[in-house]
Amino acid sequence: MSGRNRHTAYLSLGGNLGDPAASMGAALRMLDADSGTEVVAVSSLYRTPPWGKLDQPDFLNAAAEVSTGLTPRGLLDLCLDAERRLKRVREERWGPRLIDIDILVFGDLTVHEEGLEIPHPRMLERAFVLVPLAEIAPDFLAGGKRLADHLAGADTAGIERVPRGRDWWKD
Ligand code: PH2
Ligand code: MG
Ligand code: MG
Repeated sequence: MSGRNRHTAYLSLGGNLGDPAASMGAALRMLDADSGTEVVAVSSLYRTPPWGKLDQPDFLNAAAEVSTGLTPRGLLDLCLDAERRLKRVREERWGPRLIDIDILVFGDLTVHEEGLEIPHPRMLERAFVLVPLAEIAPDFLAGGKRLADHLAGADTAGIERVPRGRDWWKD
C-alpha cells in the first residue's frame, strides 16, 4: 500500500511478566504481518524501573515507528488483538503485565475517544516511554520541542539499554 491516507504512528511497548522481549517481538511481527501496516523502525530494548506501582518486577520497554493505512481505531484494534493473541489478560491498573502496546502519536491527528487518547497524554512525563521513543525519533516535535530536548530534562535514573542487536524483534 502507498500514497494517500497513510500515516506514521509511534507505539510504546512494554511488559514485565513471562518473557517480555519475546512477547514484544512477536507483537511487532504481528503488526508487520498486517497487510496495511509496516514496522519502519524499532528502538533498543530498555530495562526500566516500574512506574506507578513500585512493588513489581522491572519492565522491558521499547518504541516502534509504523506506517499504516489503518485509522487510529483500526490500529488500536490491531494492537489489542496482538495483546490478546499473546494471552494478555486485563489486569490491575499499572500492575504487572505480559505485554502492553500503546499508541503514542498518529500522524498529526488528535483523538479523544473512549479508550483512545492521541497523542498519549502522559508520554512526555514517562521516561520509560521517552527514552526509547527519542532513540528512534529524536527530532520529532512534541509541544514545540524536540524529543531529544525533552529527554535531556527527564529523570532517567535506573533505565538501562539492553545490549541486543537492532533486529532483536525479528528473532
Ligand atoms: N507500564 C505501566 C505501569 N508502569 N512502568 C514501566 N517502567 N514501564 C511500563 O511499560 C509501565 C510501567 C502500565 O501501562
Ligand atoms: Mg501502557
Ligand atoms: Mg495499554
